[in-house]
Amino acid sequence: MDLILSPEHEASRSLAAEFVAREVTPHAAEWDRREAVDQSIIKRLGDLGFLGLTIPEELGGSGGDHLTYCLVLEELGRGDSSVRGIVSVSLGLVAKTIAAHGSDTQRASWLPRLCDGTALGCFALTEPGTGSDAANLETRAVRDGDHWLLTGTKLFITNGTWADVALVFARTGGPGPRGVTAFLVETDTPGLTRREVHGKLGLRGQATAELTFDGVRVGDTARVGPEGHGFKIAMSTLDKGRMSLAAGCVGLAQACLDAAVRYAGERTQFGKPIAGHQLVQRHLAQIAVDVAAARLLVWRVADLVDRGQPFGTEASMAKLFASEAAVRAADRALQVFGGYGYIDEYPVGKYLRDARVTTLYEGTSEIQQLLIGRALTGVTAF
Ligand code: COS
Repeated sequence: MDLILSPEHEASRSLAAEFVAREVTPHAAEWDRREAVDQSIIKRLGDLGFLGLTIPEELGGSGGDHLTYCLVLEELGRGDSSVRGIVSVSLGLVAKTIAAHGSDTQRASWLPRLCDGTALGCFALTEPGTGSDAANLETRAVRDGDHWLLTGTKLFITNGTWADVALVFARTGGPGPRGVTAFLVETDTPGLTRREVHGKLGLRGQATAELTFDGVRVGDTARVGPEGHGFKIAMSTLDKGRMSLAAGCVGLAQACLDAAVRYAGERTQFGKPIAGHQLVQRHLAQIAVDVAAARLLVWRVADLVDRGQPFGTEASMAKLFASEAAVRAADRALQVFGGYGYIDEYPVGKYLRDARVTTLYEGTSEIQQLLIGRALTGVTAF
């Protein structure tokens, strides 16, 4: 793998960086305060091709490899994790799953719209009673002739109130992973109600929702993949999702570094800029090493994916390290800012709040460690 970016990769990174500097960063604090990013950003993300990355052009996507995808997600994460999350979920968890496992009809009807930003997707796996233990989800889909009736509740669903289509995982068979099937449910289907979850610590600009299914009727044509294959579809989707989240964490940690370095050059204490104090430099150096190491772990996963090689364990490593690095980076940046970091005149407080969820969603740090441990030992410890 060449660690110097090609001109094409550099151009994609620059396109994303310029977009973020112009249309995201200036608004991020305001979106955070009012608990909603400007929804017009979705169409902009589509127009720039960011919602169709890695989806083949003949399916309505903008093509590109996974390194390009990670570079763009890093830049979006550098600007605002709430905006990055829109892409991670609609493209990374929904459109890519439709491309990989959907029927020709599902691909034709959803991919062009998801990729150009005229439609948005959400990924409905987590429930009030099952987060890490996803194989024991309780939402049921019961056959009714050539239709299915879905009943249950999904929680903490990113894009939930904005999405046009939900990729829903429901139990169609017995207990455990083999009883789960995936469905594409249009969110205006009767019986589906959505409620926004307010009061989050971070990612406040992002629409996070509870979805309640009360006998929601969908045709068998809404089923994604064979009956009983839903859990495998969810897990393989999350493997790539973890790579995209890790890329976003690299961007967030980079934003912490940029802000801390800038501030250390401006702020004077003891008669000189604090950048001239050794213990401040130590904070900056530690953030910089974390950013570089996390980025390399992300690039390794992207390279494996693009080569068609197994990457699940490497994705868990990247997600584990990058999410924890983002939390550390935000905490250290805040320490450099001192009291000013604790008020929202500067962005680092928001970075810390946004970073904190990354060790929780798309598989907690504990789940990533168990997956890595299982890969190392061959022993399942959960
Ligand atoms: N890709 C494809 N198939 C996979 C897979 C993957 N990454 N991981 C597991 N599977 C398959 C297994 O091969 C197994 O198939 P068989 O029944 O044919 O043998 C099946 O799925 C069950 O796997 P496993 O026994 O590992 O399931 P467990 O219930 O023991 O545990 C964990 C799975 C805990 C790893 C899983 O539930 C998990 O990742 N939980 C976290 C969920 C999560 O990230 N939630 C966040 C939601 S998005 S915010």
